[in-house]
Amino acid sequence: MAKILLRQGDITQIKTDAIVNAANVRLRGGGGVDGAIHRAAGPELNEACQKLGGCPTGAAKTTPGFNLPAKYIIHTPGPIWRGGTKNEAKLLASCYANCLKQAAAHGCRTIAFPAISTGIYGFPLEKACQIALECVQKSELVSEVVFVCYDRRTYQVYQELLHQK
Ligand code: AR6
Repeated sequence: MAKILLRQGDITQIKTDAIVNAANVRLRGGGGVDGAIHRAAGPELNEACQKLGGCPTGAAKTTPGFNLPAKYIIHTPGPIWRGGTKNEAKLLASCYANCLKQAAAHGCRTIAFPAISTGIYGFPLEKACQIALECVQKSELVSEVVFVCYDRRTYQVYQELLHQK
């Protein structure tokens, strides 16, 4: 079972083996956490992303971390929330599962996740955090998972869910 940690702050500063990027399917740097990661990692990240040929929703692809303290960036496009009837929950779960697989395949023991899909993509926060926790709690693929919460509300939702367990 992976150890679960909660942090408030900016994921670009986190020194885990891998950090996860809430990307888009074209892997072209956008806004939100994606924009922050691209700015902090430097222009080489965009070049590396363009060689990957995009990434389907729910899948994950890895690049080096370039100027970041993390060794790797695992890019995963989360689902856009469309009311809950378009397989959004399953797709979000597969983002977490595939990121953990990518981390293990690259020899990473520690990984940090942002709250995928809960910003620009509009996934309801409580539901998204619940899915994230369920996916990582049963995993044996890494030893430590850090949920990096940019805003206070996300931190509180995770905290409440962790205390309920
Ligand atoms: N560190 C950690 N979390 C952050 C940071 C940061 N530096 N900045 C924002 N967040 P979002 P999405 C939080 O919108 O909903 C991009 O344009 C943010 O507060 O970044 O998956 C992509 O290219 C929220 O809790 O990602 C896609 O087009 C969480 O990260 C699209 O946005 C996710 O918010 C993806 O949308």
